[in-house]
Amino acid sequence: MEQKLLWGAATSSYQIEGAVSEDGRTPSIWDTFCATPGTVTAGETGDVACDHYHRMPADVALMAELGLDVYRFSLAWPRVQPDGAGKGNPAGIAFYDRLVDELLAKNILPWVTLYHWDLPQALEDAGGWPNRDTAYRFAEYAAVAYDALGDRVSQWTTMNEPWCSAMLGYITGRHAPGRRDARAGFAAVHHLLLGHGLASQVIREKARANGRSEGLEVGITLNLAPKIPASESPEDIAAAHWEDGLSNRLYLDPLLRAEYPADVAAKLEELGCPLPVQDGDLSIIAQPVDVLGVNYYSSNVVAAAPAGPNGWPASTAVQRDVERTAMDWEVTPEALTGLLLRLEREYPGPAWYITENGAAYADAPDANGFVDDADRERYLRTHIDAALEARARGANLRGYFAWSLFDNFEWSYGYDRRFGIVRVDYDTQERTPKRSARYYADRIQEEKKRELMSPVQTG
Ligand code: IFM
Repeated sequence: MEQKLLWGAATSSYQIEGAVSEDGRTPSIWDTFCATPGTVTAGETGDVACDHYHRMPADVALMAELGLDVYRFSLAWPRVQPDGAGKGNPAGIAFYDRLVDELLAKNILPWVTLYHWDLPQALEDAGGWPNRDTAYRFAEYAAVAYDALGDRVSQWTTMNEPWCSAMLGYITGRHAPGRRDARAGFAAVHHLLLGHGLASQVIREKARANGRSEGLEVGITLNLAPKIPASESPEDIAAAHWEDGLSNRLYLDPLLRAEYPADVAAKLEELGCPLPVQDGDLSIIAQPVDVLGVNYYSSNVVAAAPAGPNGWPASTAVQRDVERTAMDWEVTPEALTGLLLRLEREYPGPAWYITENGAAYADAPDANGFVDDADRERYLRTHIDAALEARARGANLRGYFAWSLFDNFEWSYGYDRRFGIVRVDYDTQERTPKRSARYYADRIQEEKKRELMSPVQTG
């Protein structure tokens, strides 16, 4: 049965909250990383960010003004369970209590992500995600979070973009904790997925025990990027298939088919980076996924290249003559339609939500702080159109979240890249909806009217 679409916006804890030393929060890997010279543009940090921790009620009021149905935010693990072990921290949890209540009071559905990259530093000191034990610590944290918020929150995403945590955090070192160790990185992939499975089990069990299973939606968010072969040559096709394996299949297959892609697993083994799978792990990882969140920004055209050092398969990204965002990412909305249709065809079962989609551009505010971001408006319009096209062609798409509600701390780029539909003046913390926010608010209303007038069942 076709369901009503939900329209929202997303943020994450470290990118907007600030207040990194308040109410018992302990350092995360991002606090440590930012304090390390040369890691983040201009030495910037999330210490203050958008000061959302202190401005939350006004921020929620702004969400209501924009007409959002749902707000996707993440919990800071070191705020909820400092040091990543033991009981919850009442003062830290109180912030999320207030946030959830504020959202519900404004009729906005709270959508919680448990992990958007801010691992407690204490757990990194104990080995981080390459250490199997971190997956079990994550499940305990999920229990603490669910006990605190499960009476009011039904939408639970375990991880945001495990590819980034593993690849950028442990292999390229571009993100916290800044390690460069491929063997550790692929161990992290497996333990992140294991953590997802264990946490999903905990949440479902607790919901069942408390009679709250009805309406519960548990899932994970992946950043998925279509890899398009540059030509029909077997070499380019093989290069694109390998890249698809590393970026997409390595996550989708274990989650939704209870197996790692054989080609990728075998190659990793050969390269000395085995996935440290133990008996029973894959059935834990492949818990039922109610919701698969898709973070979509771009796609890539891939051409074969000579193998890299130590036999690593290599490829070249072929530049297309298309618009690019300030991240230098190609703007390819049509690939989103293809991606959603592929997911429905090859991995049927979950409801798909676009849990992030948006663009950084070099915004130029006028004297009043207003940003006339026709480029971002166009990006949102064409991607929403592309997503709805996939829905019309049979993809079980249930919602869309703009990334991001606010300009915020864009990781190793610091505050230099702005993704917000609402501008944040970091000197005054003033929020000013951009042209794209107005567009998005209007589009939400338009889509709701269309839905009301169409003979679609709601549920
Ligand atoms: O800002 C990030 C977000 O934290 C995760 N997904 C991609 C966004 C843009 O880079």
